[in-house]
Amino acid sequence: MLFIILLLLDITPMLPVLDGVVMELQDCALPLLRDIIPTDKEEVAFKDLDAAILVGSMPRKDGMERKDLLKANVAIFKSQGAALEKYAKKTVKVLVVGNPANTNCLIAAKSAPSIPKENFSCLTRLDHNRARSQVAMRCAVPATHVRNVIIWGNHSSTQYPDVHHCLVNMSGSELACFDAVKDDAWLKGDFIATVQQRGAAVIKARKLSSAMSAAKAICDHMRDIWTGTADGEFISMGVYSSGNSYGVPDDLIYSFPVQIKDKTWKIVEGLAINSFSQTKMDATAAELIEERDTAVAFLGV
Ligand SMILES: NC(=O)c1ccc[n+]([C@@H]2O[C@H](COP(=O)([O-])OP(=O)(O)OC[C@H]3O[C@@H](n4cnc5c(N)ncnc54)[C@H](O)[C@@H]3O)[C@@H](O)[C@H]2O)c1
Ligand SMILES: *[C@@H]1O[C@H](CO)[C@@H](O)[C@H](O)[C@H]1NC(C)=O
Ligand SMILES: *[C@@H]1O[C@H](CO)[C@@H](O)[C@H](O)[C@H]1NC(C)=O
Ligand SMILES: CC(=O)N[C@H]1CO[C@H](CO)[C@@H](O)[C@@H]1O
Repeated sequence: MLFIILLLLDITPMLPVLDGVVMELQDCALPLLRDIIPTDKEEVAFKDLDAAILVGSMPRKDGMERKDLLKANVAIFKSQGAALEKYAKKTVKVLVVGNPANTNCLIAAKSAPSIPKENFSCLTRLDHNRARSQVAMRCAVPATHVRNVIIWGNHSSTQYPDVHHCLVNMSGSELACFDAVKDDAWLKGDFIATVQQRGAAVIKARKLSSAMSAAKAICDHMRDIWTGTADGEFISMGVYSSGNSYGVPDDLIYSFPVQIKDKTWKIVEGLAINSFSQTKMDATAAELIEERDTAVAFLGV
């Protein structure tokens, strides 16, 4: 029987706020939720975990240098990685959401050497869902009729939302996305820019970052790890690159198309990549390499 006990970690000054979150969760009358434990102690929050969702990171404050922000996040994810190493089950599945999600995920994985790197992933499912939905709206079909969009790379404006392998079910049969949309200029231009900049657009409109859509994407991501992906369908997640797929260098957390079975993901290999795609995939990798090297230098200090 699958059920959920939530351990909620926040910093001490936020504990009264966390009590409000606990009340809201109770009020959802969720069928699988058995218990909720709010805490400000890592040894409580990370004890015997099966799944960890790392959301808390340092937000950018006015006037803060990018380097200082990265340094603060390295400290947080080093500490949480070490806590996973010390207290969690070795089979724990770790999903990093807090930005910069890819690099934070890499730092957490490096700080938990006895947990397999494959058990760490970062969230690009929100970008994946955004891409899927943009195509669906354009074709006037439900989002469930669009499959196999891909998000490559960093969860940032250099990510590459790729529809070259995407299929759209329109009027009873599945078409290649380019044939369904019939507007290559849009797919190679505004579509990509809209998905890349969607996070900023939501913040501009709401004055707050994506909350509901991010929560939905987190649920999609964890559910797929637990129950697997549907036959013939792939999803996007940031996973550890061992240097063997699509020319992406090793030792990066990079978003790839994956399929999941028996709680194990595999990168979908052998997809044809044209030069338009390859250039964009390389650019987002270059960004991640630079960020990794700066972050890893902070790990030692
Ligand atoms: N990858 C994605 O698709 C995606 C989507 C949405 C948000 N995000 C990122 O997720 C993060 C959280 O977003 P949010 O809107 O929920 O922010 P938020 O500020 O509402 O929540 C963050 C929480 O983390 C807590 N926190 C800070 N440092 C902590 C620490 N060391 N230990 C434990 N808790 C700590 C804060 O007190 C706060 O309650 C941000 O970095 C955001 O950019 C990523
Ligand atoms: C990678 O993406 C994250 C999340 O948006 C962002 O904070 C970070 O700056 C990006 N990395 C680089 C080197 O631009
Ligand atoms: C496409 O959608 C129709 C319903 O509109 C459904 O009957 C059919 O099975 C779908 N085809 C595929 C390949 O998913
Ligand atoms: C998602 C994933 O790759 N999970 C792996 C985590 O590590 C265990 C071994 O400890 C593997 O069995 C899982 O497949």
